[in-house]
Amino acid sequence: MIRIHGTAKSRAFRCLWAAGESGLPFEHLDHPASRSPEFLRLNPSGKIPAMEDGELILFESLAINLHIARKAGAPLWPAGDDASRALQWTLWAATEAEPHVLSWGSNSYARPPEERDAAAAAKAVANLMPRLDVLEGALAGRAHLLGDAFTIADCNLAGVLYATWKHGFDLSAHPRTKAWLTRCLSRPAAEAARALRE
Ligand SMILES: N[C@@H](CCC(=O)N[C@@H](CS)C(=O)NCC(=O)O)C(=O)O
Repeated sequence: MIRIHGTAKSRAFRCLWAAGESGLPFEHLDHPASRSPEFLRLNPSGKIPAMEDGELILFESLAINLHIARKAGAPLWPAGDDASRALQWTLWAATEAEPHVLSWGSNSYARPPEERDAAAAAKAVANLMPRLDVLEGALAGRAHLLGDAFTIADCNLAGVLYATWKHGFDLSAHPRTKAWLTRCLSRPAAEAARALRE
């Protein structure tokens, strides 16, 4: 049984979404990050999410999602070269998109107003724009990142971009991206995970 640790108001959201998409049985342990010895056994960084699956313990939300998808198989885990493309988009989400999404979010809505840095928010927008251009190009003529079918590539990247879609980032220059985010985040498994945090 897959056990996902962490409140849905954290990156555990994306793991709860992937678990829902997988159709595999899973359990959600809704708690904050912790430095307790029990929790540090799961993630020595003391951060959430963490996952247990039998003897396997994993941290890093996107790695957890890749494990869940690989275990579920097709269509969530795509076949052949598309599996490598799913890894590519997952690493792209973590390295090219997430740092700027986090900076934009913390400086535009998440922190108390007096702690926000408008210049940092503007810089994050400037950094995100060329990345969104890349995504917009990748979505030309296709409903999802790898073609017609929703895969873990969509779950991982849309999970990372969720805050932009939810909190009013201007996506008007990227209509395919906006429509794709709406398509992904309106799936029943996404809505179930969103209901735990919104
Ligand atoms: N790269 C990690 C980041 C984990 C992370 O920073 N989690 C946050 C919540 S979203 C956390 O536990 N923060 C509490 C802390 O840093 O003590 C992942 O994707 O799982």
